[in-house]
Amino acid sequence: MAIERTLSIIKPDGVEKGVIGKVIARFEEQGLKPIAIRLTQLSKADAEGFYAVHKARSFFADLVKFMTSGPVVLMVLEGEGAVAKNREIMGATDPAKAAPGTLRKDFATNIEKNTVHGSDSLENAKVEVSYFFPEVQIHSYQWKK
Ligand code: IDP
Ligand code: MG
Repeated sequence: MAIERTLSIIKPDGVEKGVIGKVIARFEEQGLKPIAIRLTQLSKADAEGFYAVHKARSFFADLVKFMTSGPVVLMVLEGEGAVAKNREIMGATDPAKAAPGTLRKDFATNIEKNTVHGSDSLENAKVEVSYFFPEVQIHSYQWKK
């Protein structure tokens, strides 16, 4: 499988619950390397632009409000099949439907406050990574372990 990059976000509920380290540990333990990390607070324009595909959905305004309600951690993850692997580690959107051992099963509050975002395709991953990270802020490296 090819080495891919994907965008991960630890959402405001994850930061508030104090699980930044636990989330990143799951990624590292399962073969995904953080190659860019930034803690920030999204503006309304940032969140609206990022979730533009959902702007017709009933939950859009609430989602933007939630995503701007506190700090988030933006990350680029790199690894074999990183896009699908990240989605697997995250679990289903609704934590009630998420598989045991997934981030959303273990940490999410509900279908909105679901702790993590992950790009859903390689094509979207490229768009989402470049939405937040210029190439000069991304640094690949090899593990020696
Ligand atoms: P995903 O994050 O698993 O890819 P999407 O369908 O892309 O799920 O939805 C984006 C985000 O919008 C979700 O992660 C969640 O925070 C929020 N969301 C999705 N569906 C609902 C809903 O039915 N009610 C409230 N919020 C939702
Ligand atoms: Mg999505």
